[in-house]
Order: sequence, then structure tokens, then C-alpha cells
Amino acid sequence: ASDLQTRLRELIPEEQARLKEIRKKYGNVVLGETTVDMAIGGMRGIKGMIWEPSLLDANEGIRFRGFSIPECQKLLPKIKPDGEPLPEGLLWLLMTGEVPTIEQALAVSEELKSRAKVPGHVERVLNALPSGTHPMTQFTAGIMALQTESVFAKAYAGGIHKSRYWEPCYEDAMDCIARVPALAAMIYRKTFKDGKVLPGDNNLDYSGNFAHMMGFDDPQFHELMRLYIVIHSAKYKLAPVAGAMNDKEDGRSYWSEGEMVGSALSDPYLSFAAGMNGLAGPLHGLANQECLRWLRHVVDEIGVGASKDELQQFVQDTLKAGKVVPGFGHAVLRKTDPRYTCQREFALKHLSDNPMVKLVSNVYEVVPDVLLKTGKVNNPWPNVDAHSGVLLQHYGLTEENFYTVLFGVSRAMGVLTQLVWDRALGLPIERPKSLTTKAIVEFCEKK
Ligand code: AMX
Repeated sequence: ASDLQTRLRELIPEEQARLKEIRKKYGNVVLGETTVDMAIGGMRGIKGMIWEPSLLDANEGIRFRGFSIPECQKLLPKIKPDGEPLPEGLLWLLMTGEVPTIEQALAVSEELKSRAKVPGHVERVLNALPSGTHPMTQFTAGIMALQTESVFAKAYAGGIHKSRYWEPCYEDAMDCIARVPALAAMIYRKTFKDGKVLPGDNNLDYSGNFAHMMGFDDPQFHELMRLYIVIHSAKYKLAPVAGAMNDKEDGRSYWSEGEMVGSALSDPYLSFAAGMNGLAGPLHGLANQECLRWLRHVVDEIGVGASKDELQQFVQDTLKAGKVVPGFGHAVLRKTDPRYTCQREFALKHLSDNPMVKLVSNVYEVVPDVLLKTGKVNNPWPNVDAHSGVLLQHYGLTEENFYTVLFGVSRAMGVLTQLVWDRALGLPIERPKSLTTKAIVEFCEKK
């Protein structure tokens, strides 16, 4: 099938049967144990949820439906033969588990264009917020304003049979994915530019049009947006707790709220907005902006041509001041993040003369040794955030307060895909068990 919904309609009965079989065959198999430490420590490492779009491997990094980032770059359809893959193709992969043909990816592109119109009241909601409202607050307010369009909420109110929940959920997921770039661009123009909302260009793809609506028309920046959206689209693994707003990298991420909220049959807009409120937390989505700030600090203190010795000293001073070196380390991954590597390759291909790129490269050569010498850092290698800010800055997107919104636009694809599957598979409301500390102590003492 060349359209996504038809392909999903074909796949869903097979996947429903597969899940039933897994449950029947392995329902009683123990996946892991939960300790008191884990209950106190943010449920880290507890295996307790289904998440299909992506999985983290400690050595290879993220895999989207089983495909590593280099594999995605090679296999997913592109506009230019040596260019970056289209996020529209990735969306097909995330939704179906299958690598699409170029026709299928372009069909997704067209489908998203046909759904992209943002209703007028969304801009009025943004205009009502005081100036200085953080772009992420504007973003979640905008998503909530879009919720008036929810097909799922209307279908539910109209008494739709539960076997068909996934259909209006798909409508909302695709509408939401289609509309968040225009919403984000509106926020960008209002917060940082002349306030004029730029119309979309139907001749452009999803990423190119997003960049265009923000006011960026350099085709190379459009390429960067394709790469950026693909690598930021899905999270690593899962966590089942609402309210945990911590590091996306180890998966105890904002999506836990999105997923939890969605499991209560809140529609995709309500669920996505919940997730975005977690992304806005400083331990999560703001890390990329911290990296750029740290690099700027190096430039201010030493200069962009800082030698390796000077950098080493600067890194040591950062540690001595009781701070972390942003952009390095990972809770699960134990090698250089492939999302760092592909951004570095992009930088070497397109902007190797940029002095900040050289600085990032020198930092890469210095930091791991210094971190290793502390004897406590489990992963001294760079993560995705170590490079993204410098790339965005090169093309003129310098307002780092906006970076989390870019991240949020990208994540819509991964998180809303899972929501469609949650409904298609009839997954129930999520309710991990909580205990009081008194109950824990009583339980332990009885043992
Ligand atoms: N700089 C300095 N110290 C670091 C460090 C870094 N980059 N990474 C880890 N450490 C320290 C930890 O703070 C911890 O010290 P402590 O015992 O005194 O508290 C010790 O090393 C062990 O930590 P760990 O097991 O290696 O890491 P973790 O799983 O606890 O945390 C992470 C992972 C990413 C939060 C951490 O490496 C970090 O703070 N990195 C810098 C900030 C950053 O890049 N954040 C973004 C990461 C995710 C992302 O968005 N890509």
C-alpha cells in the first residue's frame, strides 16, 4: 500500500495476534526484579512497559525499529542521493516497522501537507500570553489550543467502539505531527523575529518547510533539519512513571507522562502536551542549550582557537567548580553517541571551516581523558547535545531558548506513533504500584 493508514490497517490484525500469542506463551516469564533502591531511585532500570518505535543498545546507541542511525541514513528515502533521509520516511518506518519506498515516504509528505493548517485561534492563544513567556510554555499552550480539533475526543464522545479507537487516534497523531512545525515557527517568529507568521510552501518537504516558516531558506539548513528531526524523533527506552522529568537519554523521560496520560484515553493532543511539559524540564530538554552556553563560555574566556592544553585546564576547572561538562556522558550508552557522530559527519561535510566546529572537535579530543581520570564517570564519550547547538548556530538559529521546541517538534513522530499502537493493541490504562515508605519498611522487616 502506498498510504500509511492502509498499510497500518493491514498490519494491525497481525500485530494484535502476535501480542496475544506473546502474552499466552510468555505471560508468566519474569523480566527483572525491583529493589527498594529502584523504588527510591526513580524506577531506574525497571522493565515495565511496551515501546515499539525505538530501543537503546548500550554500545550502538538508538535503533529505530531495529535500524541503527547509519542504517537509517543509508536505507531511508532521500530527496538528494547523497543527502539526509526524509523524516517522512522515518515516520513510515516508526509506524510500520518497514523501510518505505520513496513513493511511500512522499505519500506521507503529501498527507502531512494536507493536514498542516493550524486553526486561527491558536495564534490568538499565543498572542494572549505575556511577552517573555518561554518558548516551551508557548509550545504546550499551542498544542492544547490545537486540541479543540481532536477527532479522537469527538469520536469517543460519540460512542465509538473500542476496536476502532486507533483510527481517530491516527487522525489526531498525523494532524498533530503535521501542525507542530507551523506552531513552532509561529512561536519562533513571535519571540525572536518580527512577529510576522510566514506561510508554508507546499513545494517543500516537511523539514524544508519547517525551516522556511522559521525564515531559513538555505537548502543546507533544510538538510540539517532533516537530519535533526530524524535523530531526535524517538526516545531510547521507556519508563512508566508520570511526573519523572529527567534525562531523555536513559529513557526515564518526558514521554512517560505522554504515555501515562494517553493510556487514560486522553486524546493525542492532551498526551503530547503532557510529554512536552516534561521535555521542558531542565534535566531533560535544556541540555542542548547548556552545551552551547558552555562552548560560548570557552570562547569568551580563552577564545575560539583554545589549545588542547587550555581546554584541558578549562574542563578541569569546570569539574573543580562542581559542575558537569555538558554534552558528555550517558546513563545507558557506553560509546560515542551515534547521533553525535552523524552530526559531526554533517559538520565535516558542510561546514568544516567553521571555527566552532573545530572547537567541538578539540573538546572531543580532550574531555574523555579528563573525565576518565576522575575514575567515576561511566561514560566519558559525547552525547547528541555536544554538537547540535553549533550546527544550528552556524545557519543563524542562535536563540538557544528555542532549541527545546525544535526537539519537541522532532519527538512528535516517535511518541505519537506509539500512541497509535497503544490504541491499536488495546493496551490498558497504566498503573504502576506506588508504596509509602512505611509500607516498604514493613514489607522488608517481614521478610
Ligand atoms: N561531567 C562531569 N561529571 C560527570 C559527567 C560529565 N559529563 N558525566 C557523569 N559525571 C559524573 C556524575 O555526575 C556522577 O558523579 P557523582 O557520583 O559525584 O554524582 C558520576 O560521574 C557517575 O555518573 P554516571 O553513572 O557516569 O552518569 P549518570 O548515569 O549518573 O548520568 C548524565 C548521565 C548524562 C546525566 C551525566 O553523564 C551528565 O550529567 N552529563 C553532562 C550533562 C549532559 O550532557 N546532559 C545531557 C545528557 C543527555 C542528553 O540530553 N543527551
